[in-house]
Amino acid sequence: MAIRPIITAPDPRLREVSKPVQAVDDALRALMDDMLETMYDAPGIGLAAIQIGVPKRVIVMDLAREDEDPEPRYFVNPEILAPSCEKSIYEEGCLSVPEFYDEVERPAQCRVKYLDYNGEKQMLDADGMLATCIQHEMDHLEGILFIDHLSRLKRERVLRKLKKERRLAAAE
Ligand code: GNR
Ligand code: NI
Repeated sequence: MAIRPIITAPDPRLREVSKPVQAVDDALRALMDDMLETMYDAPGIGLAAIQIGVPKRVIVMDLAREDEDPEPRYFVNPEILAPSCEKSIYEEGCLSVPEFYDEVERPAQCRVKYLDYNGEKQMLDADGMLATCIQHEMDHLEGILFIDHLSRLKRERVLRKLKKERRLAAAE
């Protein structure tokens, strides 16, 4: 297993649409292991493969609290089937948009169809933080960031700040 660098906005790779996985094999499991280790190290509660520069439709997640046993989840080729009309609002953050948090409104519940770590078909009814996190990660697979759900003013302000930080870091 290895911790891989997480790419941050405005890196154009975060705008790529990720490709479906053809087979859940040992190479893909090695990628998922690296993703989970990278996510725990960050630390974060979810990670899409494109955040480490790999444009495949793969997500890892763990919503367990620190005082609970780890509960790693793996989603390969996930599809959202039934987003609810009911909405909920959570304060979101993103490892690819460091140090910025804001409220996003999304469907409160959704059903997800996916392949698990062993390539078995699974179906999950999600609500609460799990539903929000799955939708945040699904967005990454389409090249969408949570700041795209905010006003243009807020989004541009964040991107400008990240660009400036990058320029300063490069000048060091
Ligand atoms: O660590 C993360 N926390 C988080 C909080 C609220 C809603 C979504 C998330 S996902 C984020 C990790 C990340 O960037 N995943 O893509
Ligand atoms: Ni994110």
